[in-house]
Amino acid sequence: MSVTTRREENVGFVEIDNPPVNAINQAVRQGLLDAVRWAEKEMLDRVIVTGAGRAFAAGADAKEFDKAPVEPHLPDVMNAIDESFVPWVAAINGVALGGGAEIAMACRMRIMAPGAQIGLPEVTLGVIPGAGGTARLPRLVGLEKALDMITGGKPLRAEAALAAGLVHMVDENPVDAAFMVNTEELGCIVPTWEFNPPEADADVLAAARERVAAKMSDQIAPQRAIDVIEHGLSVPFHEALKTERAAFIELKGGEQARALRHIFFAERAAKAPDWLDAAPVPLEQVAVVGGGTMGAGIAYALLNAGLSVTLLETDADGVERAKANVEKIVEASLKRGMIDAARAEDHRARLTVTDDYGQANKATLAIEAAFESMEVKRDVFAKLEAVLPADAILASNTSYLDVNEIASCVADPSRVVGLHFFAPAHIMKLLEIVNADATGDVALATGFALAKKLRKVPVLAGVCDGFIGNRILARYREAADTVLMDGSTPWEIDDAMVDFGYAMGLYETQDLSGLDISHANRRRQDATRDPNRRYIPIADRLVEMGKLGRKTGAGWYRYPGGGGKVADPIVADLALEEAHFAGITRVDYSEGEIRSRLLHAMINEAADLLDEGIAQSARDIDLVTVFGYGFPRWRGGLMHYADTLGAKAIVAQLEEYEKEDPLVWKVSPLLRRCAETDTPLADAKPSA
Ligand code: 3H9
Repeated sequence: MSVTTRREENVGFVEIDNPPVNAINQAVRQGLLDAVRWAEKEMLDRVIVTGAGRAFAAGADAKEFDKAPVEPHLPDVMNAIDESFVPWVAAINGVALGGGAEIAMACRMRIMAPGAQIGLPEVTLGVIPGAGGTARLPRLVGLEKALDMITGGKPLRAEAALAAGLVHMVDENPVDAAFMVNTEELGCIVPTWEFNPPEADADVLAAARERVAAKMSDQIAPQRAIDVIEHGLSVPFHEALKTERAAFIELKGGEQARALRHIFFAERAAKAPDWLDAAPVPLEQVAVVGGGTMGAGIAYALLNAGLSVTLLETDADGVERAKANVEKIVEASLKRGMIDAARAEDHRARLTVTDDYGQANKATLAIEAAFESMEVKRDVFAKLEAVLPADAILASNTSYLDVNEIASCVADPSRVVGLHFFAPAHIMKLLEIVNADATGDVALATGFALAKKLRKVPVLAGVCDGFIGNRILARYREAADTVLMDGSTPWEIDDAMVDFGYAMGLYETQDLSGLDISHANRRRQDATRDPNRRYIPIADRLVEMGKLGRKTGAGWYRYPGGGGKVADPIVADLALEEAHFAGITRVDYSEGEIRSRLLHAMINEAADLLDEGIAQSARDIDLVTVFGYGFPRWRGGLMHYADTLGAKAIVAQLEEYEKEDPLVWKVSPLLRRCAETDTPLADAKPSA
């Protein structure tokens, strides 16, 4: 039973029971509608509706969104609750999101547990509230708050919901509190649909539109939500519901909603693969080697997840630097209200920073985040092997070095796994778990268990230069540098990708992380680089000129006075000069052409990664690109986007580029197979 009912005295108790989070599917809708009729037939005084388990209701079951709607529809269920002569009280025990919040708003009264949350996050799934939320919320909390909640999608905690007037009471036991409410008092509360709508304040609406245009200009749903809310203020309630429903249905079937649903479910499906049949080592004490930006971020992420950390450095200076680096993150988190003072103290108490490896002798996992040099790694792993328990897992956070070679440094390479974090490591959600040739199942299982503890999105990757993410990034950079050499400026290239939906262009990102980092990486690759592949030296020239990015006040862009970026004509001239030396006749690429080249380059590389078995699925590549590399979430990730183009069209375009440079643009065999067999990349399999 998805909805259960029982009666005590003259009160009906309705429980939504659809584990794990009481998503509202057809059975729940039918159960609620039946409960309305049951309560009326029984002439009950009131109905108290709550959720079984940890949630009140997480909203409409998004798994049903790809199918045709089946009766009873949610808005009709809400209307039945709202219009019933038996008043309903929502006892909000846990999250009440989307349709869950809409159920609560259709009730006469709302009582919330202190730890619960209520909100309308539909825009994060590319839709708007579709069961009365856009009409009921403004009536309950006013226009400004409603616009903020619906376009931002952020839920309110109990105290904030009380302050906003969305709920009537906060109580440890909302069901008991609902039972105690005076019947007369309850009878006096007007049904929500009879509330007068607030004034259509033009300034408030304009401010919301401005905010959405600045923050989410690419996304359709938040803009549409404002239009629907505005319309709902000037028409009768049931008219407003009709407009809302039509907009919801239209958005639900659209490209953006499909992409956002894909990422929502992909994120939740990111867990240890079924074939992995091993228990992880217990995770309590973790050693982190290297207290630079990356190591400090990893250490903080571990502390934040309740683990104890021994942060290892090479000498006393290193220890001081590492301490300061972690403290900086603690202070910043405190300042931003992400932790309170007690939690900060607790974090500090669980951190030991030392140059004595012996102090890590109880760690069951070590994560090395030392300098990217095989010699350094070899030394670190030997030291770790000497002091840690014999069954402890040894992980490397290397971005580019060969994890097989690192593993070969220890007697038992099955203990070694790659755990590739992304900077800042305490914020970025992606964790690539690198499965080296000898990596054992316990090491892999430990990687996945750690990701779960840190609430990160784990993606399994094979060993290659750059794993999944950085290999795609390398090809993205190569394609961008080629476009730069052959006709465009860094700002034209950045603008093309920002217009596509990236928060920041490639060159601006490089300025932020420092051009010396990719320069060092290029030097590392000098020995193995294919001499037949074009080498674009513009970035090297910038480094020679001391233009290392933001930290030196100039890189691809200039940052006068440490402020915002300004296009630098010197850089454009440099590209002209290099093109001249190389005898290139430059082309005036359109924005669309720039974008096409960069995206096709990435898609082709990603298809190769899938074909080689480095990535396990197109879905994993979507997760990597969205959670690690700023690919627009509302496009669903690189491969989901590729499927909107279709393999046939992609291959046709790549074949055109291949004529210019057959080596660089060699079409991935996997893409060819998909094109020939009309298979979406989402279902593509690697070569045998
Ligand atoms: C809506 O309501 C539209 C209406 O206005 C109008 C309709 C007409 N549907 O995240 P977790 C699954 S739109 C289906 O790992 P947590 C999830 O896939 C909806 N399934 O747990 C996972 O499955 P599995 C508006 C859902 O504790 C399992 O539940 N609502 C849904 O970290 C556990 O999820 C939202 O946008 C769903 N709506 O977080 C809320 N929600 O076990 C979306 C969850 O097979 N949900 N599942 O992997 C969330 O934000 C989080 O899941 C929540 C729990 C905070 C609830």
